[in-house]
Amino acid sequence: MDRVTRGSQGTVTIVKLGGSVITDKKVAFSYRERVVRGLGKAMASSGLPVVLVHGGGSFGHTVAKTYGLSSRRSSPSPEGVSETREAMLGLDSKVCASLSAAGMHPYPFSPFTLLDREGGPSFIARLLRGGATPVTFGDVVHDGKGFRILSGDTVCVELAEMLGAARCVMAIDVAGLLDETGAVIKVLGDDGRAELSRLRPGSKGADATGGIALKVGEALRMASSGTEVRLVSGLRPAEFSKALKGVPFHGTTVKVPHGVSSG
Ligand code: IP8
Repeated sequence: MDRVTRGSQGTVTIVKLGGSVITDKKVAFSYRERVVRGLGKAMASSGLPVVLVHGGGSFGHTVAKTYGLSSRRSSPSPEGVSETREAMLGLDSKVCASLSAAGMHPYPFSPFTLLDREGGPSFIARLLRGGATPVTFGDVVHDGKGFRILSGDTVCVELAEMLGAARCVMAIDVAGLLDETGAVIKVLGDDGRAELSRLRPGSKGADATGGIALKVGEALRMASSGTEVRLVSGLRPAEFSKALKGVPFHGTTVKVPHGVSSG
C-alpha cells in the first residue's frame, strides 16, 4: 500500500479489539457490551486519533468454522460466506453502538475499501479530519481464487503501512504474550521469530484465521516497518489506556528493530 509520510499522519494509533475481548469465545454470539463501552471511553478520553479494527470472536469464527471457511482455504459455500459476513456485520453494529455510547463517532466500513491502495489513505484521513473514528473488522474477501477470511490482524498491518502509524495497540484477553511458565513476555525483541517458540503451549491454538501465532507474526511485520506494537489485556481498561497513551503498561511490547525509524 502507498505509504503516507511518517509524521504527517504518524500520530495515528491503530487499535485492534480482539474477538476474545469483545465476545466470550466459549459462548456463541455472546457480546461483551460493558467491556467495549469501557474501552471506548478510554479511547475517547485519550484524545488520540484512532483507527479501530475488531475481530470476529464468537460471531464470525463460530459461523466460519461451521462452513469450514478459513484464512487458508477458500470456501466452496456461498451460503457460508453470506452467513459469516452477516455475523460480522451484526457484531460490527453492536461494537459501533457501544463506541457511540462511549462518546466516539464510529464510521464503519469493510476492509475491502482499503484495497484501493491509492484512495485508502485519503479516505481514512478525511474521516479523521471530520472527527469520525474509522472502524473496520476481519472480513470475508474474494482473492480471485475464492472466498477467504481476512483476519483483523492482517488488516492492522495494511493500515499501519498505509498510514505510517506510530503505534498499534492490540487488546487481547490475557495480560500479554505469555511464556511457557505463564509469565508475561515484556518485550518481544529483534529476535521475535525465535521467541515464538517460548510461547505458552496451547496459546498457538488456531481459530478460523490463525490465533495468537498469526497475531505475533503480524505484530512482527508491523514492528519491522516502524510501528510499535503493544499487546495488552482489553479486560483491564486502565492498562489499555496506558498502552494507548504510550506510557509504561503491563503487557508485551513488540520492539521496533534497530535501524528502523519510528519517528
Ligand atoms: O478475529 C476474523 O477476524 P479475526 C473475522 O481478527 C471472521 O481473525 C470473518 C471470522
